[in-house]
Amino acid sequence: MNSDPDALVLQASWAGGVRVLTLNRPKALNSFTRDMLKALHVALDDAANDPSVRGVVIAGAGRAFCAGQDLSDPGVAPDLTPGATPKDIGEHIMGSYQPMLMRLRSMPVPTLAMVHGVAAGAGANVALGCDIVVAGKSASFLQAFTKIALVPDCGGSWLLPRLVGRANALGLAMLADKLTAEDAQRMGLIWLCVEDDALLPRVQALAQQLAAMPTNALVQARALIDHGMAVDYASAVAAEAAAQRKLGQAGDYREGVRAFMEKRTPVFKDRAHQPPAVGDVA
Ligand code: T3D
Repeated sequence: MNSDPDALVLQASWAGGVRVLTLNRPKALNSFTRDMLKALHVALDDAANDPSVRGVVIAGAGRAFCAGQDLSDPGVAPDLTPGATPKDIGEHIMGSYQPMLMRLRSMPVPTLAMVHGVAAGAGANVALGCDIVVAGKSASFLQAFTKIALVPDCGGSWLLPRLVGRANALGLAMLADKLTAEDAQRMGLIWLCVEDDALLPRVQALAQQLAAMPTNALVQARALIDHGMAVDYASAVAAEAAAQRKLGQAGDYREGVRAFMEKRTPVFKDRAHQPPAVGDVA
């Protein structure tokens, strides 16, 4: 575990196999630099490759979750001198954000975002890219991109309409207003908004609940729901059948049914090491 206070991503463990990754540049509201994106990617990889990890929580240090791209990162921020050659932001996104985002969306364990303070730009969409998002009442979500004449990235154009529908997605993306955590929950953008002082214990309890559940089934549910948004009904039913076929041959299914019959709490153990494709839970 990484307890170096200067680390860009702090790592800690909670009981039950939960890995906590804390974005750690509080003076700049944990805004993303290239190095921090790399550190987050490496930390996610470590968690994915550690068989004892059964859930991942992403959090922010200090007073915010994350303010998105660090707009002063010299490698990325625009050179404001007249006539300067513009930097290639697309290259930065594909080189630094995209690999981390693909890792996040294909984690072999459930992911949670614990949001306090503001989650803006890329910070908002990294949070929304987690399976379950829980926010404190004073948290807010901000699609800050159009304020600096950019468009939602980090999967925002994909996530937002799926989470809240086209009308709300366009309202959030175009107006770039701060959305309170309560409104975010009402809109269906996040799973849960809780009192600020309940945020940590609630996330801890949820993460530990998920970590004790059948990991492969949880991750396969994510894959199926994402897949189901893009295919017709018959294809979704067929993909579910393929997933059930494999899950039905696994030890966790037998344990779940046996525990039900014996009226006891199941002890689930299966956990894939590779990100499963739809219907692939080996
Ligand atoms: O490469 C690319 O550009 C492409 C990728 C794009 C992805 C993106 O994420 S684009 C969107 C980038 N993010 C933003 O535009 C948000 C900018 N920040 C804000 O709008 C506000 O800071 C917040 C609404 C997030 C919070 O406001 P507030 O009033 O609570 O705090 P503050 O005073 O504005 O910020 C506190 C400090 O953090 C301040 O530094 P200082 O003055 O104390 O030394 C501020 O400059 C710094 N900070 C906040 N956000 C960023 C930042 N520094 C660098 N980059 C930031 N994004």
